[in-house]
Amino acid sequence: MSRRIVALASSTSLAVALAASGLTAFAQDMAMDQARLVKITIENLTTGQNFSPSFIVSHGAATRLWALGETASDPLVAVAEGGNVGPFSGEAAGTIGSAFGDAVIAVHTPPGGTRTVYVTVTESHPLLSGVWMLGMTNDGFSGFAGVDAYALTGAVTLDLMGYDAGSEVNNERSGFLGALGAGNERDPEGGVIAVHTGVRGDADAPAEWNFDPQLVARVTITPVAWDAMMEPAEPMLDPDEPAMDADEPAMN
Ligand SMILES: [Ca+2]
Repeated sequence: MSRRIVALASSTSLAVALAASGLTAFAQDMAMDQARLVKITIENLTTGQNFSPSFIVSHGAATRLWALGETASDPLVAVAEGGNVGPFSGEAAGTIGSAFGDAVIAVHTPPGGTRTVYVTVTESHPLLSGVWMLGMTNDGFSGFAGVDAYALTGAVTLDLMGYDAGSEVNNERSGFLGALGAGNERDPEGGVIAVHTGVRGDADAPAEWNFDPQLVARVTITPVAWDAMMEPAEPMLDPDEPAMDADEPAMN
């Protein structure tokens, strides 16, 4: 995108128009802070946990999405308890160009499935963070934080654990665990972000929802050329498989 802006500014008439609108300075700033494109592929390694939509953002060193041992922010609680990336999305809409550099959302990733998105990083917003809910938990999530993607010269693979946001007790009970289809009430926990211990299966949640908390997702981050987004996406569903049952309870 930045290369295109700089190229357009070399046209005399466009340069005049851009100068009049103040965009020449913007183009110069972009030339000094060249954006790079990275491809992010999320793979769900679990057999019984749907991943909610994923929120992925580039940002500077002064911004932190989440960290082990810290209290989860309200937007992170919304993801971890309800698979709701709306608050993060709203925050991104107001802070792209300041706290955030770029932000994207991927749709749900089913067990065994993958999702691929593209995001830009710059010298001033070189770090990538991402989060998504482990959909069949009280407040479980996975993700990554502060990965320097601007410096990447090749693909990097992240093996990610499951985390507990510390905001809701893992009671695994109907009425509290939304994926059971009978409500998503809160049972406040007042804790901090920690490694998740998995689904016990001794309440209403089935043991089949258990997962290895040490390895729930694999994320591959690859620096790519600007035309990489023109490549056809990988098939998301087997055309011979029936579509997901619309009557299934919401995953949150
Ligand atoms: Ca919890």
